[in-house]
Amino acid sequence: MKPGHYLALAGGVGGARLAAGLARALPAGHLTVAVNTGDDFDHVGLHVAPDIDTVTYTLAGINNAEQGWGIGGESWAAMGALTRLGGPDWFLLGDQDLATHILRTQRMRAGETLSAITADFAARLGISQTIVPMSDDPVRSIVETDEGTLPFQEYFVRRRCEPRFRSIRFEGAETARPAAGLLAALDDPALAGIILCPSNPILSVRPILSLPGIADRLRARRVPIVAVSPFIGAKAVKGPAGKIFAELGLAPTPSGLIACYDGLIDGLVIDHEDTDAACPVRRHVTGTLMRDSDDQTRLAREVLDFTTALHAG
Ligand code: FO1
Repeated sequence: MKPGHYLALAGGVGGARLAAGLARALPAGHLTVAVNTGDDFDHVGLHVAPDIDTVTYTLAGINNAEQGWGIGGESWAAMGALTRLGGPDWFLLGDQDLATHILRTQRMRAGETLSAITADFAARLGISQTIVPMSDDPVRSIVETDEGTLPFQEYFVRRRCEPRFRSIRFEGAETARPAAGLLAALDDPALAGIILCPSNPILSVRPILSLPGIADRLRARRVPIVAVSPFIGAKAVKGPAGKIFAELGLAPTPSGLIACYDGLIDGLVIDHEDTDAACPVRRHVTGTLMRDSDDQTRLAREVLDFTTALHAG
């Protein structure tokens, strides 16, 4: 693997798992994970940043590994008390997870940026890589469905992605500034590769690529941009990517992914089960299912070696 700094773009659970593998496969300080914030929302007066927390908890090794999001061994006493007093019960807030939302909200109200708070929490949790929100300005994913307009978490959690997906917009993205930590990684002379993690391409990666100038800056660096497919056997490993692709008329195939990423990628990592579909870019075929942290690290190493091979041309 070519030494240097790597930039990973990630959202939800799949992205966090590969990001954790990359964090283990790379020396400390050689990885920046830029995370989608379109899922963020205000819930019971707290700023909840699900993808930031999923990436942070997973890199810290404290996440609920089966569920993907939230903290392992969580208790739900506060949730019980919340609902007893008439609070909403559709979005589960664990007792340990609440500490993150409470302190983040307090510090943002005091004027701290999401980047600074995220970096502080990561350091306190012993993470030696950089986790940065895609922007410190608010961006909110709004989903248009056949049942009307839904804020992201209402669509994703409350309605369990059942309404028919028509389109999504990232409110605020047109004026949101990419976070300083994301720009620093993009401007780093030692940047050796950019990895689009196996997150939901529409819900988790596209918000990051929608920030003004980001796609052009990715291209301008002329380092390999490698995407890891979130599909295995043309089905999403987890979450609604397959359903949303179908509802958008996109094929859950290498070509569909490349179209979804506007031709940005130089290489694609796909699973053995997806080799019969045409692939218009260089591809690396392997087992992409990450059942545990060893799988995460193995896949990450293969992605980094593939990126290096693309560098060599
Ligand atoms: N996902 C759910 O399906 N149900 C939940 O109750 C839920 C709570 C939750 C709390 C904190 C957090 O960081 C994530 C949470 N998620 C939950 C996942 C969340 O909806 C994310 O947006 C997904 O991971 C997609 O990115």
